[in-house]
Amino acid sequence: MNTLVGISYSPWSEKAKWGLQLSGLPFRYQEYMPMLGEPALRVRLRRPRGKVTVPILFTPDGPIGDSLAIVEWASAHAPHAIIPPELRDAIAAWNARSERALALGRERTTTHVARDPEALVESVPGFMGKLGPLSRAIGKVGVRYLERKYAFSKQDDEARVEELREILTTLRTALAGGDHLLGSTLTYADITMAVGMQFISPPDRIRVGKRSRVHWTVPELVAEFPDLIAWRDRLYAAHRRPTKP
Ligand SMILES: N[C@@H](CCC(=O)N[C@@H](CS)C(=O)NCC(=O)O)C(=O)O
Repeated sequence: MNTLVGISYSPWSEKAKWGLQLSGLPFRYQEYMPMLGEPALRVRLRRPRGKVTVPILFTPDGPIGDSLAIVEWASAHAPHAIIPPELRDAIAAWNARSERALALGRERTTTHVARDPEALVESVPGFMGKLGPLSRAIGKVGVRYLERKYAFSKQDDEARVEELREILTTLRTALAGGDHLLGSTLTYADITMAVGMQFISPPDRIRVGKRSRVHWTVPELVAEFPDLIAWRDRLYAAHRRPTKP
């Protein structure tokens, strides 16, 4: 059985889960514990060195990392081609925009959480978040780990928000009031862009702590792009199965 290893609240894992669900590929889901889970994951991947990220799909063809590659594989092996071969390049271009939006969002959210002790503790997974003052220290280690691993830029918030605004404007123009980016049916282009908004306005179903949710939200963009948030919410309501994963 195919097994997806991911993080429940992470947009990259959400892209893979939603893409797998739509492609109709049967899979089992396993939650990954950031940092602590890395040694075991490296053993499982037989990859002692180099960057490892989740989601990862373990398949009979071997492990596949990166959400787009996972959904492409599923699309080719399952009943519904959510990435039709003729749209592959156009979908990859939308996915690149989504990845950029998520990278900017991760930087912004992480730096905001780092400055808010309560949100910092909330962001520490599992039992590590229940260790009192130690949890805050673990949270700070987690922030530094992310800053280094994903080579955070020195951009300020204003520049990040401006770049996000440009991406959202491109999305708005391409949708032109419709529901789909490529033709008149749902493709992975819609999914990757909808999930790409997670650090701008997380959907209710994504379980982020109450305090952290504030830092996962960009109020000025929420105010400027209500049409896109409504589009994203419609897409979720129509196409994302409410059951876990
Ligand atoms: N381009 C990759 C990005 C994946 C990614 O950034 N994953 C992060 C967020 S879920 C991760 O593995 N975080 C946990 C860690 O770095 O330990 C994808 O689309 O799968």
